[in-house]
Amino acid sequence: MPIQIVRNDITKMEVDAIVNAANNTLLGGGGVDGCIHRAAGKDLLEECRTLGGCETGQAKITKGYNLPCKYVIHTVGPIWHGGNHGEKALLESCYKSSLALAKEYGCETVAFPLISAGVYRYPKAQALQVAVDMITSFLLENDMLVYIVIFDKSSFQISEKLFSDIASYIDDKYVEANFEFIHTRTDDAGRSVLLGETNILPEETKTNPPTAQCYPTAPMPASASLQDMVNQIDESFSQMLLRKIDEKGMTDAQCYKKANVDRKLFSKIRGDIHYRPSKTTVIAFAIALELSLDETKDILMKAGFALSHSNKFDIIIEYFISHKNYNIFEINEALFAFDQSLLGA
Ligand code: AR6
Repeated sequence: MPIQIVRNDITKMEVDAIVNAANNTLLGGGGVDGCIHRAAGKDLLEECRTLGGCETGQAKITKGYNLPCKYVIHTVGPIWHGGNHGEKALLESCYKSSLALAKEYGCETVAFPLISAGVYRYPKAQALQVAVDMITSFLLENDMLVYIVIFDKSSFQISEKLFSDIASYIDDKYVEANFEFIHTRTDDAGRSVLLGETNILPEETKTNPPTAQCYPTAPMPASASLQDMVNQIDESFSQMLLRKIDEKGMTDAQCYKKANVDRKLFSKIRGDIHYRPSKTTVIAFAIALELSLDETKDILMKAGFALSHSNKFDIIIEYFISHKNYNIFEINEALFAFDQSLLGA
């Protein structure tokens, strides 16, 4: 996945380069700058002294010293003065200059903190939007794996309205799913038992909800041999994906980039009609192709998966698809807000 949002301490990231949210002197400070200098050791400061500072919106590169990365790219974000003082353009320029340096030094993996979103007071949601937009447009032309590293959960917040809409959607769907389950539960003697409370369901059942089964589309006559049945094998996930890409008039690259799926992974899927992708990969393609809910269920089934109402992750995906919101980053923000794993993470 070329862009990933992860929650971590950036000094722990094992990547080619991490980006530092520095100040014009490049001589260290608080926040992420302080963490990076502490973890890298005093040689980093020695090298920084030779650089002659850095303009706001520009970037300079040093070695990583004791950090697990090869390089540190130091960029200086704008201080937020209300938004009418060119802050956005300067912040965009931080990402552009840092990515250009990373490319010049042959970096394949880079990790950014949310530049300006701490001491410099740039509103976190807007800072995140600039980061996502700039990295996404860079990745349309370049191959690199870029992480946005979020330190505190509040940096990654969806609006209260969206949060409460999704929360009530989850509540509704959970109720539906659990009622269905209550009705179908049987006791040891095979009798139907009406259960009053969902929390008496076995733990294992809650964590591994039943998923839909896959059947061939047309029923087979009872006399059909195993060979007949195997010969009737349905269109595979890979075949369906390639067909949908054509039907939507997209190129392969448009599709896998929009899905935030790595080119190498896409080549594997293209080259092997029986390729078994992960569930999040299938969903990422469904979002990129803007498939309807039924089509999404269909393509998931091709890969042996289903959307379950006993699973928050699935309900959030269903919420976005049924609201025709196919913005993968907004979906990830919502997944993050509900403590679910992210698409592509
Ligand atoms: N890993 C990842 N993110 C972090 C970490 C960490 N270890 N520590 C903080 N953050 P800030 P700025 C997040 O203040 O706003 C310094 O003094 C933090 O939660 O570090 O660009 C410099 O010398 C926030 O979301 O940078 C400058 O004077 C984001 O990193 C000034 O601060 C950026 O917060 C730069 O301010």
